[in-house]
Amino acid sequence: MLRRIEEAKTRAEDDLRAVADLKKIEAWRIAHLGKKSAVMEALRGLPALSLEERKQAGARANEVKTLLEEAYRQKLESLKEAELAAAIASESLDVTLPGHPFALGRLHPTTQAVAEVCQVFAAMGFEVVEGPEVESEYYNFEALNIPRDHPARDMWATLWVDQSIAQSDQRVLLRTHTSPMQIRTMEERRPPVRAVFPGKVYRYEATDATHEWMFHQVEGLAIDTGITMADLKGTLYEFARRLFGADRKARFRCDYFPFVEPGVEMAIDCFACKGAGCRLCKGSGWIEILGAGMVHPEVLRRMGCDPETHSGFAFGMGVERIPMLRYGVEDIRHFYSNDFRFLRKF
Ligand code: FA5
Repeated sequence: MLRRIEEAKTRAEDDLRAVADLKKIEAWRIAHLGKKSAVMEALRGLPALSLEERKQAGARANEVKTLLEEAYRQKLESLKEAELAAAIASESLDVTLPGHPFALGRLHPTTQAVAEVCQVFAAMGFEVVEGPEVESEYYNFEALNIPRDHPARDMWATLWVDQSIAQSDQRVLLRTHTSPMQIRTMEERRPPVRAVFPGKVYRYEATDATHEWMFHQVEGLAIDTGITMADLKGTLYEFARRLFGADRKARFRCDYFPFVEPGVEMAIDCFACKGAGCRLCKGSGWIEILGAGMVHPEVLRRMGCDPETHSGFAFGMGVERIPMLRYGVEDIRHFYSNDFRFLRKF
């Protein structure tokens, strides 16, 4: 019996030396320390021995069992340590390597221009107010002195909203300009009022280098007693000086809008040809950026103001034309064609 116990010990120790991973050590434990192992069988065979043999064999079998259990524990620990070290080595992170660059987003050039225009006017004491892009016929046309069938409606090729989804008795449209905000604002405020209204506008229009079907406007309105054309020109010259610099030229010419009297347009000298005349400015040397004028007495009345005591000016500018003039963008359609090579420049 003692010989069998020693043989079992030697075999178990040899096998343990050959074990190289955690899966195999479990098989070793079952084979050499499990119920059917040689040591356990020797222990089970003890009752059949004589008293003297039983004492010796029992003591040795227990000793061997304890030795093998300790050897198993040590091997298990060293295998676990080796596995952890291997995992750490294979997953190691070199913190000195350069990181992956994160592409930073930025504001769209039009968003930047809207913000800049609003800042210039805010610094001159104008508040900034926003309004709806889906508008009623009343605010977009009628309240602005453009009744149905008035020929001036042709100035704004209109995108109408299908009446079946409009949920309104009024005819509904995508606003063709930001001027409806003049009326909406005066319904809620009393003079003196100075406000600018930025936002998107839509026109059913063939596009070209300076015309888009969706673009942005910033409308402006000042109503008080004693406001004159000189206030309008002074405000807009100051705006042009702050945005384009003192060396750029600005020009006013007469224009017609049913909601102002008199009406003007303001243009800045063309960046491409410096005023000589080119394809972009259609040979004129100037690029129109806004329409403006003194608020028409009829519109003042709609606003609840007496034209005898109150007066005011209004203007509406095309925002995309501002970065075009400042950075030499030759086609307005670049702004909304989503070409990152263009958008990243701003
Ligand atoms: C108007 O929209 C008037 N509501 C402006 C106004 C307001 C006049 C207050 C008087 C008092 P107009 O259609 O001209 O006017 O447009 C104003 C500006 O928007 C133009 O000067 C131009 O800079 C810009 N603009 C007009 N059409 C387009 C277009 N299709 N694409 C890009 N910009 C345009």
